[in-house]
Amino acid sequence: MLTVFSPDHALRDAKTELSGGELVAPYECPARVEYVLEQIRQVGLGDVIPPDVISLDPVLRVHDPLYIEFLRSCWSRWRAKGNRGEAIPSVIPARGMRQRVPQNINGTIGYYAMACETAITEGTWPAVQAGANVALTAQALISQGEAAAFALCRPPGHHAARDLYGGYCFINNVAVCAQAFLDQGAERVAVLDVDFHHGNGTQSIFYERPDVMFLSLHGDPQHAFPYFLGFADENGAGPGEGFNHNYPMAPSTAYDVWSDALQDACRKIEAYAPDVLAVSLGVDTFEGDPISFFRLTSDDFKRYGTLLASLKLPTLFVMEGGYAVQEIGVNTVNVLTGFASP
Ligand code: Q9C
Ligand code: ZN
Repeated sequence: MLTVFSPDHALRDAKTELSGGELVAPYECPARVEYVLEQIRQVGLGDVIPPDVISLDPVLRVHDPLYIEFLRSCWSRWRAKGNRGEAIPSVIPARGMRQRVPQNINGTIGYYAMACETAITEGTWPAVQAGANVALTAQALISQGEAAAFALCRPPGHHAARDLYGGYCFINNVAVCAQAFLDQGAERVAVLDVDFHHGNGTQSIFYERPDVMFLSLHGDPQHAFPYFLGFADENGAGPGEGFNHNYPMAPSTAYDVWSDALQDACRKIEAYAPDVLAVSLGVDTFEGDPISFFRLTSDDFKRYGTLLASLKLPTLFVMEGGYAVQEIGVNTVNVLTGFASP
């Protein structure tokens, strides 16, 4: 299996994350994907190739142009105001308030935030853009006939909505790829999100559409980020009714219960008969993850990789979360080898 990777991910190297009322060192750090890359080479998964240079057009099929302009200019606008720290919102347009973009950057950043832990920094935009190009280059490989490909994206994407960043995400890489498949002739795309957290951004982008089925296995939002989306009764709306499936699961869920949910999701994917499968691959379901509460073991990742291969669909894997940095390489590559050599 080919992997697409860009060293430009390292340009996103935030010093702060708002956590527990403190500014701590971010969980979503550059070392994460370097460990994955090292393990890919260790097991000989396949070649690692750089992304093509791609225009923003496919990104703008999914995201609001003014939101993308905000991501591009946020850091310089923030600095121009004399702020000394990294850029984080201090006010959000909550219930009853006007949903309108103000001119002051303190208001603009709150308007576009779905959470406040994620600081915007000097290198964030170029890293985010490189990440989208990584995803789209892997997507093109599948379009051209490869059976599978791995987009080793960083930062992750599945919490980013049409005009919202947060939860460590800015551009929704998997959503951009799903739309690109459709634009290149696919009729139906299934997006399966196995990251520990609900893929609220991906869900919201496709919620009213039947051409992308979204299925997410995740920590019950009563207890886990993003708290305000990802419940079992969210099944899509309008023409999208019946094409969204959530599997929220309780604290301490282990592979027996988790894999039952995955098998149910696989049956729904089979019935949908998509042209292609895109997997939001987060490995923060691992028992050792510092910010999550599932109990998957490293062997379990290999098991479910094999399960995914039984769908016999062209499959694009897109990197999302996973914060047990020492083990992220083994866990991620276990999914891919379980898939590639079942
Ligand atoms: N104090 C992804 O896995 N909450 N995002 C962090 C730590 C935000 C996770 C709490 C978690 C976002 C892509
Ligand atoms: Zn996650």
